[in-house]
Amino acid sequence: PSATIVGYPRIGPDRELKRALESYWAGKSERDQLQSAAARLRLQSYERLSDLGLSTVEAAIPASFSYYDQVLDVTALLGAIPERFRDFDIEPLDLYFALARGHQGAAALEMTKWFNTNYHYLVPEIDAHTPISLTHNAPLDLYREAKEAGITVRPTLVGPVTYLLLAKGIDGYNPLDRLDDVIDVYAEVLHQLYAAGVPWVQLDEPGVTSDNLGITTEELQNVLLHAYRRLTSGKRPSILVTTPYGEAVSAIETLSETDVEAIHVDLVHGTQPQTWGNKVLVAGIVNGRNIWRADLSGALSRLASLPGEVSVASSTSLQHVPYDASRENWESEDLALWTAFADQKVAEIVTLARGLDEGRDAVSAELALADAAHKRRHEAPGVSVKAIREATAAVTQADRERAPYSLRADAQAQRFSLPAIPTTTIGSFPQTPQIRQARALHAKGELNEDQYRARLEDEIRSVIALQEKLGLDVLVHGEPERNDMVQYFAENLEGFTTTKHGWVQSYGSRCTRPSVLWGDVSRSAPITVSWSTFAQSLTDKPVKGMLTGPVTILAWSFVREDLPLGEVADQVGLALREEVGDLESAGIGIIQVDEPALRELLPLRLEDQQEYLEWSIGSFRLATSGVRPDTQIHTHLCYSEFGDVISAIDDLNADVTSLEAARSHMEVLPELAATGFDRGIGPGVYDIHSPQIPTEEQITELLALAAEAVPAQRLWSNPDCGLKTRTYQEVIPSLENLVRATATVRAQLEVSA
Ligand code: THG
Ligand code: ZN
Repeated sequence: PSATIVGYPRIGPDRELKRALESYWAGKSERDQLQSAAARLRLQSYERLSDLGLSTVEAAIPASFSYYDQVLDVTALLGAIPERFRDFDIEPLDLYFALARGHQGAAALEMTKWFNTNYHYLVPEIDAHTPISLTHNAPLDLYREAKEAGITVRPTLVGPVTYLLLAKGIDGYNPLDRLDDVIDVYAEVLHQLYAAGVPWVQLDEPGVTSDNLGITTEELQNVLLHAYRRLTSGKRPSILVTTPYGEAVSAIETLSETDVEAIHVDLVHGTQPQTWGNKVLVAGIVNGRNIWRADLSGALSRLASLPGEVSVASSTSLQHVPYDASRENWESEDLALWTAFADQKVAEIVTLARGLDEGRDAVSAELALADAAHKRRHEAPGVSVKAIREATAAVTQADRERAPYSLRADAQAQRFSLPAIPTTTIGSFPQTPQIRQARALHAKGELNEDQYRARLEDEIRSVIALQEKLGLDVLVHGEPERNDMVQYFAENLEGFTTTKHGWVQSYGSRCTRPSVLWGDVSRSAPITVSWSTFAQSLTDKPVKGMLTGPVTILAWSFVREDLPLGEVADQVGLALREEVGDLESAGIGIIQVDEPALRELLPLRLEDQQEYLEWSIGSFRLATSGVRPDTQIHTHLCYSEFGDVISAIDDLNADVTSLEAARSHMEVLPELAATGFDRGIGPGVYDIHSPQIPTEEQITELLALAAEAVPAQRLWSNPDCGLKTRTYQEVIPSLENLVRATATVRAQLEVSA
């Protein structure tokens, strides 16, 4: 194939798959309705890709569909089912969903971030006894379905090495010890594909780009050689191995020593290998992670310099970008010109392949258009704002420093006189149907600004009253004015825009619409101050101001690439610093700046991590260091894998940090203490991601465990994460139990003191 992509979105241009899944899960439709909706979506995608110029005969179109997750697909293919699911007598598709969502008391597989993206996969659980044998060759089904429609697709699977690198070994077991069993199944799958006439198969091996997977370069080399020598030894289709998301030079050298036919390289996030043997190089030159129109001219020159047989491709699967930028009603012609979603990227790849085949002149019109778009960018208003550039240039280290913590701690203790182990929540309260309805009516113009505000103020009144009744110590306003914690700030800051149809799958049926950070960022007016002061006016207890931090705003947006990320982060940091200052002046004494995505942007290679941590922590500190010693700064981090950023938690220099810790049984606390961390800490005492209501005993046990690791003066009691995805039916009894459990632990501590 001379033009191809690593993968294509699958949730549907109008989230058709999401709706079909959720309707099936709710028991509102039959399995065959879900299956035919999925089939329709697949064929529509193939036809769209064919229209855009991908060959339907040369296996240029990947069959990258998944009902839920591509890693779960392999778990299902291998039948690698954890013991707790083995006795259910249910259909294969229902077992598949059971693994993803939990079933009759069997907890779902754990979910975690897919490399450095905002996509989440389901973590396989592998030990010596996990059954591993071919269940059903689903990739072959996809091939046959497309073939019937006259399209030769390329079956696509997460590769065996990455699959096992991402798996969790039970009780210290090394999943790679099952490599040969897994390869047996892949070999059988390949053999069946070959027998059915499949010309090409794609095996995705992004695991080779990451240093965090517990394997040395040498071990990885051996594993890759072993796996791909075995996989290429039998009868099989031609094999394309992809290496998206990062640097893969040494893995590509290793793969070139095997008999695979083609190797993909991510030329955007990795570097160009020196050799790839006699393989076809599938050059991932069009960025699958952003939404910016490519520099076609530069890309074509780079492609033309590559020796040997070259195909043109996306750097990663296009599952990380929305479908079609031409459906957006962009707020300026510039934005329409600058942006490329999946479909536009496919067209770029096709153009580049044509340019390679037929010469530059054959695509001169497309190159000229791309050049014009890029030129225009330099001059367009808002892209480079003198005052903002001067402000970031004037930032000094002192702007990122606060008074010593001991001094702050004293001043804050005096100001707030909180009890030992203060109780609080992370910030959001349930987004009720009434709130969603008010927002929808407001968007349609059926509620004017005053009416909308009045509804939200009613909501805040009831949230404050509820928290007082529950007896919480530090209150929140509940964030009814926000849907997404990044989109809300994007809507209220200069330099951003938001999209209408730009949905990207986050996990399963859940999607987000990442904001677009295209220009210099600034704040033209206070954003949250009136909500927070309104809430504070209703109570004598402190109400926390709630902001999203610069790193998370960047991580969950599509960010401009003509400025270093650190400088963009400082622009956002400065805008937030103004907001923090206004909250402080308005009498808000506790301000929380959330950074749930701090871990997510951590570079995959160790050598790049230090620089990242410097600018990311620097921007957080810029946002939060402009306050008085007696103003208390909180932060909140999500996702249990803190190990890699554990020292960063200390460097953030927040007065109080809340962390997800319930599922990992407070394991993070001793780790954190080992870094010298000695400020306030709120380890989540129950898991809000589960619909189950935690009992008072469960919370007491976890909190007592935490109290062993952290002195009571520094310990906080709070749920694991925000409550916006839960219902009041769940939230009220859960928080009642949290308050009671906290009282119990306080009393225990007094007795023992
Ligand atoms: N916002 C953004 N990115 C995120 C999260 C977020 N990434 C990580 C994490 N949180 C992902 N978790 C979720 C949880 C729920 C939903 C999406 C991602 C979700 N989405 C709605 C849906 O798919 O129906 C749509 C939400 C909307 O209407 O805006 O429920 O919090 N940016
Ligand atoms: Zn959280």
